[in-house]
Amino acid sequence: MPQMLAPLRDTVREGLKIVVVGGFGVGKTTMVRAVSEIRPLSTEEVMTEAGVGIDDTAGLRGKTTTTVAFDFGRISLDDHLVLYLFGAPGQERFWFLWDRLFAGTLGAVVLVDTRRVQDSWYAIDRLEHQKVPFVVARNNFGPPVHSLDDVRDALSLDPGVPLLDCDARARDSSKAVLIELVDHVLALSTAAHGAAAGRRG
Ligand SMILES: Nc1nc2c(ncn2[C@@H]2O[C@H](COP(=O)(O)OP(=O)(O)OP(=O)(O)O)[C@@H](O)[C@H]2O)c(=O)[nH]1
Ligand SMILES: [Mg+2]
Repeated sequence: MPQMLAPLRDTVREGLKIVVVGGFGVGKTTMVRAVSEIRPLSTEEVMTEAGVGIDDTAGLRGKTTTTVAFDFGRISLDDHLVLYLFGAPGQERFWFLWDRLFAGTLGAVVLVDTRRVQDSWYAIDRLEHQKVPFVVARNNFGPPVHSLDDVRDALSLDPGVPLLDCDARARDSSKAVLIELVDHVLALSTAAHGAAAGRRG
């Protein structure tokens, strides 16, 4: 259960921005809520007539609200490292906000619902374009019917991009995704430093 009030520890030395992105209704708000140790700020609005025929709610029975700006939450990974989480809005008419949301990010989580894989293509395209490191997490709404290799193929994912399963509702599972992302970013920057040192030497 997230605490309502969790003051930032004074041992924290680094705050890093992470964005959770992906198509409509893949569970971005759910993930930010599951891991945040502060009461997350959400800009959820009840879906209205404006979305009828535009927002594809197939397979999302029970979904009555949608993010119109972003979700914001926080999680301390250890005594020194705190992550600030931004959940992006998923509906296509808000996608113009994404590029700005990516500014200053350490990396991103792309959430995928395998019933609607194509919704994730745009997110992956924008992240590659902006050179933001990312991992892909399949949010399992039911027992998986495809192997992760199939998902990798369907998304044409580079072999270097981590791909894992998660349940966005579960704190531990969502936290594991964030740790995977931090590890991935660390590995990329270590490799980049190594290459630079190699060029100098
Ligand atoms: N069964 C199941 N339901 C989930 C899971 N994750 C999210 N949901 C439900 O799916 C719906 C969509 O979740 P949201 O977190 O609002 O999705 P979102 O990506 O933030 O949606 P937008 O902001 O509208 O793009 C909600 O009704 C959640 O309760 C999951 O892992 N399993
Ligand atoms: Mg949302």
